[in-house]
Amino acid sequence: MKNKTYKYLLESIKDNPSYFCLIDPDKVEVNQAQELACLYEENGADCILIGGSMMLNDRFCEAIKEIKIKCTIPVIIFPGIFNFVSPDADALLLLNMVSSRNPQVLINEQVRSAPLIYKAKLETIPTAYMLIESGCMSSVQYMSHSLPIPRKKADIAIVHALAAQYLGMKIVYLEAGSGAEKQVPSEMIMKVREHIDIPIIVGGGIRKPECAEEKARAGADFIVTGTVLEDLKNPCLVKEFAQAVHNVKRNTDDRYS
Ligand code: 1GP
Repeated sequence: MKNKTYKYLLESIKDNPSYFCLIDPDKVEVNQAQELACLYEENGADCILIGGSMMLNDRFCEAIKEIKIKCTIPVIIFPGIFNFVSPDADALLLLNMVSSRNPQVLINEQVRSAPLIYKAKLETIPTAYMLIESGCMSSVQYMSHSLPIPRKKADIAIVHALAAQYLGMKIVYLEAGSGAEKQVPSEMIMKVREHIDIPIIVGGGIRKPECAEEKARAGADFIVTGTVLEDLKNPCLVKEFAQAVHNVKRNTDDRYS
């Protein structure tokens, strides 16, 4: 069914925000990726994101295949570069780094991905990816040669998010960068939320359930954690994150069609 995963995501945020766990196949073996995904699902994650800034090995497609054997929640690709494509995933966040002025991440990567996506018959979710200043240089900032939006300049974030919405993008991703020192400011999330009618993903540097809850209360529809869960021996933490995010009640006017 067309847009099946996107519809699932919208459905998942009808009453409360949703919780995504990110797996970077560069950091774990295939069997560990599967083990992690099962643990995330069992403890309340709504979706698995899979990807990272680079692709240092050939585990990516195999990891997705193995995760899909055991998990029922959607597995969505979070691409670092154009060749993060697999027919086994449920969808791909087709990132357009709207905060950048580098044509490589504005159009070139997407053009290079297009024939791979076509061949894989993969659902794409056009995503406005906005890099937010977070205390130190992130991998994504370095790799994309892009300036982040200054953390105190919510007005700049607002106009980028509005432009993305007017261009027809389906989601805005406010990204502080993996392992960020400082997360996306709640005030910025709140202000962007007030101006746009499409869902917002927030990630980067979220290490505590209380922080996830704060970002969800500020208006994030989807909270992403990656680095903090890389120690797979802590299922309780996953549960705490999921509960913290799911406990936030949404206004009925926040629903998207
Ligand atoms: C990175 O937003 C994600 O792209 C998650 O960041 O690894 O810091 O949780 P962390």
